[in-house]
Amino acid sequence: MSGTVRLTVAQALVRFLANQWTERDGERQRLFAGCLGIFGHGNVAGIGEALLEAGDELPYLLARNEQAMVHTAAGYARMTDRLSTYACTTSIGPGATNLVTGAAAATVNRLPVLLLPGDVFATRVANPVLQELEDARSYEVSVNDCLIPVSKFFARVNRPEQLVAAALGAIRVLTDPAETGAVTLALPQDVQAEAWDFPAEFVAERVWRIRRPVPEPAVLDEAVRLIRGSQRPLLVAGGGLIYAGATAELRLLVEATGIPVAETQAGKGSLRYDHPAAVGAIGATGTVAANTLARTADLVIGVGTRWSDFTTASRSLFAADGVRFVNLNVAPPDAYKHAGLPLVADAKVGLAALCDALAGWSVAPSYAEAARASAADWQRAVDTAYHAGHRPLPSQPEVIGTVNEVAGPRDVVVCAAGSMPGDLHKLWRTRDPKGYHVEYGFSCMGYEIAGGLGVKLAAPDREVFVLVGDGSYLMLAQELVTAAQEHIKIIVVLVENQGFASIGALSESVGSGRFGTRYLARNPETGALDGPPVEVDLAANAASLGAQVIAVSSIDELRAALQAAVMATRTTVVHVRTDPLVAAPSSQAWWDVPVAAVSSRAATRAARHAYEQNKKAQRTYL
Ligand SMILES: Cc1ncc(C[n+]2csc(CCOP(=O)(O)OP(=O)(O)O)c2C)c(N)n1
Ligand SMILES: [Mg+2]
Repeated sequence: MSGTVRLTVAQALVRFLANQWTERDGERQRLFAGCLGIFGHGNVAGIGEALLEAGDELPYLLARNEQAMVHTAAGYARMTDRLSTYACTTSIGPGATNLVTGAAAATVNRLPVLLLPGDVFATRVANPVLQELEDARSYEVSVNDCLIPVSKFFARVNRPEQLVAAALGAIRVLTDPAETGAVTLALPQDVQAEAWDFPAEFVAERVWRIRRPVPEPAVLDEAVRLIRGSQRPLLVAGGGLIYAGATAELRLLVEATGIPVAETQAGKGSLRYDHPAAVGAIGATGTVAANTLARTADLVIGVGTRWSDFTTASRSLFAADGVRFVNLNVAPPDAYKHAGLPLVADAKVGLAALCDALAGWSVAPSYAEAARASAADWQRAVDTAYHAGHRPLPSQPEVIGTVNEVAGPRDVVVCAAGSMPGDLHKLWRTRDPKGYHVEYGFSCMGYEIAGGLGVKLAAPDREVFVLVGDGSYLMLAQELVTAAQEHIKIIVVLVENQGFASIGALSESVGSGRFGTRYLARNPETGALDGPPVEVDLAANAASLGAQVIAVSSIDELRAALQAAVMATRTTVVHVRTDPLVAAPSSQAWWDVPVAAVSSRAATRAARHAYEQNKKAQRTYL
């Protein structure tokens, strides 16, 4: 192809985005399903005009908050195993800075999202423009620079000629499984509208093959030697395993070898909950079955995990003398963690290679049998928690159990912050690799509804159950309006428990007695936040944002409401109050949250004493 085509920078970029495809294992999809946006003077005449011209080539969705639109894009990307995402266009100034939290969440979770914030004039002829940060030290500084640390690639397109390299660089990072995260192309508002003769080839169709790196033979040999020599191996499945589409290879490997499988938050769903090798969630929010195995494991095989503190119980969980790690991971920084053997490779290819090389070897039958027995014990504890019959208000585990029983095997549960992610990790019975979607890399309050929209956009054939606490709901509920506008149907279970049950319990455990975590009014007599409950009506709030709302006050009513929500054609919010003081069964694992070293309060001093005892179990894994 030769020749040029005269386009504005914004038109060229939009056309370019519409023509990018990803391919993996012979399957092709558009890299960008569309562009989410909120217009202002920083993008309406540039990207806005280009999107208007592009029409269905790059469909435009109007969001309510810039942070939320990044969550929607990330939810979509996770649901499509990172093969597809959305672009997000914003104005300059606050529209751009509102992206920061969403970008951080995407980058921490290794999910591709493309951010297109407007930026101040490159020509500077009219500066300072509305919403420009004036930095007296340098005209180079813009508020968009705060996106640099939360982006895996950042370029400001100050001249039309710069767009080609910037756009290709952006897509390279978005489509690289080891590098991916938020990617930012900052677009000065004058440059967006400038015309240039772009090479026609730039805006032609382009396919990006998602790489599946193979393991180095010598490292693979060493991994096999370590596994064959182990007595008590434990495999920890992380999100990378699911994104690589490696769940079938995992099943083959563990069915042949009997190695038990524990799951991180992002890796939950790698095996069905009732698979004989499944011991469930691991770590601070794990099952007793997985955590007991972890304590005595002599070899830990991490697949696609970044070894967060929740997974390792703040490095206290893997307690056997001389415990070794083998890390199968496409990203070298993760493969090298805990001084592990770095098996740098794609999870699907790597697991298949391990399976071949381990032919004929398996763990002792007594080891596999003990793992199965303790997984069965945990499932009995789940049954008890699901059907506790707590009065007068139901418990949160009962709510989770009811949603699990109403949800079909392919339906998706979405959550992010508060006490529900931990309870879901322990209790949710996952029956499909894409059925569990808890954002726990950034645990970002406000992800739930916005992320749930992205999940539904990616999987319209599945019901999406968004579980959201009252605290998270109050941070970012307004995407319910986007759901109504776009006829996107999700089911939101809004769990009201008078504020921050999770941080309240944490506060209690560090000796601070739930200080400042409950929605209790300022008491004129004490001057403290210990008055009556604040009177708010979250059900009415949800209805006012365009959702159908069903308020329930018992588990039977909840079940009926969820069934009605499944039958409904529009977004339905089911509002339920729960008792914030009923916890899920204990994980018997620790989480490192430092406690005040000196305090006038006896409860804090006692908590500090316990903290110092727990710290002794913390390891360096060298
Ligand atoms: C944006 C953001 N701010 C603060 C926090 C810290 N935080 C974690 S959970 C939580 C409370 C969540 O409350 P709610 O959604 O009601 O859930 P609950 O704890 O009651 O289960 C807070 C403040 C966070 N994770 N994200
Ligand atoms: Mg709450």
